[in-house]
Amino acid sequence: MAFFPDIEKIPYVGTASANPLSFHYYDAEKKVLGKSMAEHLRFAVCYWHSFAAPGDDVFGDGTWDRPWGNDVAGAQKKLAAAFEFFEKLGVAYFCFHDRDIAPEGATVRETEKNLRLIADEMATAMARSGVALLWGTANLFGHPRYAAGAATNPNPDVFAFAADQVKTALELTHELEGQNYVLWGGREGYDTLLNTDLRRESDQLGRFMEMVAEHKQKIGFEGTLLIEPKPCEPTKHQYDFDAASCFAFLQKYDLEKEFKLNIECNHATLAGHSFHHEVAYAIAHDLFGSIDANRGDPQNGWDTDQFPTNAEEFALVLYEILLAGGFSNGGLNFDAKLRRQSVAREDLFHAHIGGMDTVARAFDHAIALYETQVLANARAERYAGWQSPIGQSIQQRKATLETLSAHVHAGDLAMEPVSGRQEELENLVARAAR
Ligand code: XLS
Ligand code: NI
Ligand code: NI
Repeated sequence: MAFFPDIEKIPYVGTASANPLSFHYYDAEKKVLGKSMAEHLRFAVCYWHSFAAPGDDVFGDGTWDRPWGNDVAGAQKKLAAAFEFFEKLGVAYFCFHDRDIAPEGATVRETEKNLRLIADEMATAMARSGVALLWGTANLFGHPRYAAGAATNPNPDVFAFAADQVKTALELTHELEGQNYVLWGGREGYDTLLNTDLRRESDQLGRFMEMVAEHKQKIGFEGTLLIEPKPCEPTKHQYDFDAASCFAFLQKYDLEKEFKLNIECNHATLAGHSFHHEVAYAIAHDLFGSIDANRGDPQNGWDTDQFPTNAEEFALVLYEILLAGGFSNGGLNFDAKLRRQSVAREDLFHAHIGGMDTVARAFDHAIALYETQVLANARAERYAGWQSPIGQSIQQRKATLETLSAHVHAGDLAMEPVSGRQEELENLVARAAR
């Protein structure tokens, strides 16, 4: 029995139509810069917000329509509903945590048995529908055993349990031909420094990540390992705070070649950055992997995980990604959820259609910026002075404080301030929106 019986495959109708259950901007097949929009944008639906979480909050119970129990039979119904949704929406990818797709059992053996059963059905559904796995991950934060962290837990048995869970989830992702494997820090952080050994917890996390990279090599998983920066929530301070602190952490443990970043919009804003900043930083440090698209609420200081609606903001992010050559293994996962009052089944379609149309509009804007090269030219012009002999000598590491001092004393300097042209550039960006 269909879970969304009244909804057909969502068509692309263009802007003239008023049909809300259709795409007005996202035309999957449309070719731009040699690829279809679907190939460029690599949309993914996340299992957890859309099919697993009940819609509860700290004040009240779940509100969403989830007519399946938390047992294996329920997991099978959930799987069928999820694939019906992916296919009707027309996305190429999905993402999951181990616990989203199958319930934890009373023993690890039972948990693995549950996962095995669902994995086999999932493989069949994937083969039949052609919907592929963008990334898999393990839930190392939900169960009470992880209240004090997983890899950073003061108890080594919890570390071991988390290691076993990641081993299974990584192998499962490999088996389902996932394109990436994600590690979000979950509860890797602290609530109080009074009893936290920062050095020890950092080393534990470093060793955990090393083990994941070692196991990836061992099983021959060719996808990308990703970590996902987030500054706080659920802990007061998360160790994977932002792209820059992830980079420092990876370098400390010699892991910067093994991991890339999954950048989430609402995590960037919680860290006091823009999404644009985090993506540009990751690209500039060869760390860019994938994105979790969503938005926060400008007045709320937590991870509200709403669907993106601001195309202009998103355009700059997509522009940076385009400049960097586009996604390789990564993609655009909607790590976003409905509001608690959105209880109609079709709300899930409205939310994703809105998100995909917003991204499609943003992409069109990004292409205009990319094709006209207005920003690229402004950047190139701004640094043109570095082509001079003095600029080259610095870049090629030939200059020293002494040679530069001699250059300054020779007196032939050109240091007149030039305009940063910010307002003009902002206008150019605004005008490029089509
Ligand atoms: C939570 C994270 C989570 C990861 C996957 O804030 O965004 O959903 O993407 O564990
Ligand atoms: Ni996320
Ligand atoms: Ni998040």
